[in-house]
Amino acid sequence: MSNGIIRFSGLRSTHPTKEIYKGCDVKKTVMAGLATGLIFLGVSTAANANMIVNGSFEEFNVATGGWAVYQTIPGWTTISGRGIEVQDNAAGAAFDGSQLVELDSYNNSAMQQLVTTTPGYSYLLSFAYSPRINQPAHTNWLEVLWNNVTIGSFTGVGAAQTQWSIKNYTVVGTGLDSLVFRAAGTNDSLGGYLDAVSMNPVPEPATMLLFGAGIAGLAGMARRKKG
Ligand SMILES: [Ca+2]
Ligand SMILES: [Ca+2]
Repeated sequence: MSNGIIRFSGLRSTHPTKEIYKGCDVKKTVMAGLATGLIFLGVSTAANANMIVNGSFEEFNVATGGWAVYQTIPGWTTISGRGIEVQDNAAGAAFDGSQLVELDSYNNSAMQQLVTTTPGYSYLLSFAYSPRINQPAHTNWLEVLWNNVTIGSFTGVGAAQTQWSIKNYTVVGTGLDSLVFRAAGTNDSLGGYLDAVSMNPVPEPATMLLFGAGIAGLAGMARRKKG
């Protein structure tokens, strides 16, 4: 219900709709409001597109059952160690798609992606982690860093299959930000897995306040029309 009201409000600001209000053609108004709402939904969906390039590591393509180590892959660059290992069902299944990244490639390595943000805005950073199958916890450590500060560190005992868990962090943008993942366990070419990295804006409290004001304003308008 509240969504319909927001759409209604948006319609009024972008179209000369006084005629509609005067005529009190409720059906026409609701239909127009719904149409506008669909446009708004489209915009909203676009705004929620993942800000991370190649967050699922499906590029470059690695043959099924194989693995390869790269200095760079689309979106990501090696900043320490010997490179980024991309696997396609080589030792366990991916969380999303068919490929995953392991950062203890030939040795403990770190990779970085620079993300363009709005200064002061909050973002939800999310990704999937799994211990490497059949490996002990001491070798599976993975760390995540935001602007060179470690914000997460985790490991686990590898089972016969990958065991993915989703990690969520709220980060604040400064304009151009450094997102780094690095292997941090025993340096032995076997380490934790990473997949499905995504980042999206967190709705601002100010935006929610505006929505609330719009709803209150429309409620007042409806009362006036009745009277
Ligand atoms: Ca993937
Ligand atoms: Ca390791």
